[in-house]
Amino acid sequence: MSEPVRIARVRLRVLSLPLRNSFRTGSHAKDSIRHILVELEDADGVTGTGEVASEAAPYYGPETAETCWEVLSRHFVPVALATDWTHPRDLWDQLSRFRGNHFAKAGLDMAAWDLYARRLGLSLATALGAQRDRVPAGISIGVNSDPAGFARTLEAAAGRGYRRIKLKIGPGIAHSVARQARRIVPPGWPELGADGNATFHRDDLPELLGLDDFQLCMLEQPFGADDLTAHQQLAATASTPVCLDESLTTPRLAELAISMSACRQINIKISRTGGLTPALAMHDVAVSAGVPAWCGGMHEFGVGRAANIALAALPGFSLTGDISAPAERYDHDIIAEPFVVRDGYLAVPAGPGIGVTVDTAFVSSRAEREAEYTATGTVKTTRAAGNSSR
Ligand code: OSB
Ligand code: MG
Repeated sequence: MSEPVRIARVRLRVLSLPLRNSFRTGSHAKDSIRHILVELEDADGVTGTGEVASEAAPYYGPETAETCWEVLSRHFVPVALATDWTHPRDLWDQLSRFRGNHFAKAGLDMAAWDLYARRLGLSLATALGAQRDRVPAGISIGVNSDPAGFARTLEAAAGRGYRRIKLKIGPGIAHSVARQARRIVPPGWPELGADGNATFHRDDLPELLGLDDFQLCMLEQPFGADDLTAHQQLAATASTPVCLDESLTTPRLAELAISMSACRQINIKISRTGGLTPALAMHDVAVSAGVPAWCGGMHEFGVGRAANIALAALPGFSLTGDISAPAERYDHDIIAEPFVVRDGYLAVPAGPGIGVTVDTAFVSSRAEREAEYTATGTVKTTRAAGNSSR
């Protein structure tokens, strides 16, 4: 694309969707998911949509929907409206003057990639350099203190063809969770993995090493985000492959963790890294180091899921990631074309951009707050009547 793009209009909408079942990790529980949709429109009327997939409270990372709204509207949107760019990376470079706030950056960057691919008439996957037409489906399962309910969830996931099931674990419950799961899913297929979500301490090393008995395909981020050393120690002794999530906020940190042998595989998330642009760079780090990667998620609605699937179609994603159909979590998604798991795979959308259509009527009906920004400074903010949440 030679013609530079200039964004003429930006729309932000924040909306919550109730989860079909409450989701508990080693650190917290949630009943609904609140994400921001970022819509960019260029001078030719071409649009792109991205999703800010931060959590409601700063458990996973420091950002929330409120911090993202604030940083987007006050800092990032004005830059987006003032920058001419030919490739999404040019816009990301402008945003990189601002530190951190990766989830907020990711929503904007994803929208820029969608718009960029649509202008070229390419699918997002193709624009990213991907060639696969389907990706293996995997599902992440929350902590469930009711053994019968846990068993039913696992059986259902295996029955729907998921190729990998990820269990949430925490200190003190890791072995009982793995043991219960192994009774239902014997070693083989689907694969079983475990995610500690940074809730373990260095003293818990014996409990983590004991997980080797369960033949898990990976053990994800048991220790704190900054504790590469503890992961290095674990990886040196455990037979279960150690994977990093929360620690890998930038491609350079992935390089460092790999050079320290702190992990044998990496989880790449669009939100955590700050967008498709840095996620692509982290993918390239993994490929050049020969470390297998998989695509992680943040319970995205259909827009974010479509971007995850496009990214996961790249060759470095050689492992099954956390890519499940949004219908697993939500009764009503925000896109018109539902994703379905077929024979353990999800099809990579082939249409222009993210390849899905936002159900704007549904989104508007659910929006708690909407704002519109233009280069001339017009700002329209509306808040759903009778809605007290910010
Ligand atoms: O640690 O991978 C994680 C969801 C929210 C926050 C953190 C994580 C997760 C998941 C779910 O495990 C992955 C998904 O289905 O999107
Ligand atoms: Mg994780």
